[in-house]
Amino acid sequence: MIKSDIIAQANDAANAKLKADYDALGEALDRRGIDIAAIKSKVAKYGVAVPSWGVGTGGTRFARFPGTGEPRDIFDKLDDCGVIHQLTRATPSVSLHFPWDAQPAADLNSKAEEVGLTFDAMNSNTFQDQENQQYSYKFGSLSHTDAATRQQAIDHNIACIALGREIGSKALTIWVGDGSNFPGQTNFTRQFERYLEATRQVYNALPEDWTLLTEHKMYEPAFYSTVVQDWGTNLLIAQQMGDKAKCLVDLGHHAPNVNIEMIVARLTQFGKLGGFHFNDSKYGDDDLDTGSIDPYRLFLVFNELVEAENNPDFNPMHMLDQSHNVTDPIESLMVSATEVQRAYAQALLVDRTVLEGFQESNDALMATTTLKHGFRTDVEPILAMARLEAGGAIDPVAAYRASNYRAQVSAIRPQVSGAGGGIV
Ligand SMILES: [Mn+2]
Repeated sequence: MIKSDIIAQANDAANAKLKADYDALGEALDRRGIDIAAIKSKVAKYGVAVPSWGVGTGGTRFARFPGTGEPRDIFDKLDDCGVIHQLTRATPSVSLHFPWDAQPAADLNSKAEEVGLTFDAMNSNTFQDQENQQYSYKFGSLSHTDAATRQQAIDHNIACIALGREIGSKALTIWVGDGSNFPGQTNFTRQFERYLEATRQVYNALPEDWTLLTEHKMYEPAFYSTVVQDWGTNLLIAQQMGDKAKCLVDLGHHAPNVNIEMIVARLTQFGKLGGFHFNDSKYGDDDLDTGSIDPYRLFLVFNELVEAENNPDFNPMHMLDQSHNVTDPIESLMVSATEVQRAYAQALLVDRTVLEGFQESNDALMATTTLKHGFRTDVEPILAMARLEAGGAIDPVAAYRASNYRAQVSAIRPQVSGAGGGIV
């Protein structure tokens, strides 16, 4: 963790300017009938989970260029996640991936307590073969033609639930790479029937207060067809399973230009929106940093989420899911968590009564202008003040760089090989 005097020193240098900016924004919002303190209080409570795999340097199918001081295991990863939350106060939980992060529950719990974090959704992994694994997932897992392979995938998911219960998790996220690479390779219907039957067995093993999140993805690693390829199939799965099953929307897992905010609205309307994986993309599933390419789309997604906020049953999970190829992952995750909070704060500023009036009277221009007014507002002083009051950093990246954390952990974490590709 970072020494508190380093954070205090960085904050002291920025405090006067922040107070002036916050007061000025407070006055401007007051003229719009908005209480800045109420927005700040909502932002302060808004957390997004960090994926354990996100703190390692990612890569592509072609290569990976590791940074220095990369985490060696889940305990190093939790240290890095602890720093992200310490500075941003926006990432109180970590989502684990199994078996990558498999360790005794007692050790995971004590490390999480040490760094001030809790555990979010469990993520199973049946998209690659593990050492000593009896059956290969080369041709699928939960939808494999071979019953013993399907059973192995079912057992792995149930083992994830068992470990998750011991570390306070309340959800299992399933994403499978199952699909096909050639037309005719599989029978779409029979493959999906096998998937549903296998997933049903995982669903039946869920504790009462757990949620099963299924994640759709249009393509990759299967490039011709994917078993859970879009939100329609994902919704069918959630409907077939039951009340504890909901859909997870990964922003990158759609065709370019798809109206994701409308998918969010549809799933919300029918009580099936379970959670998000935030990232950004330009061409495909690029796994770029949240808000780095199209912050307006992120805002429009949050516009739908704020719209649904008054429903007491509406409580989707939020996680970052991105790959950091050229940046320090800690810095990217801190900025991305802030971008999530920014989109949320901007969406909170939209005057929904006025917007509804323009919608009802078919005033398209004023309706879209009303929406955009929220997006155009610079809410940074609200985010920074929320961080400061929670003990975080006004400028998380500046405080992180001042701390020399990466250089310090590099001294105890040996450099890893850059050989081999693959997103990590
Ligand atoms: Mn994802």
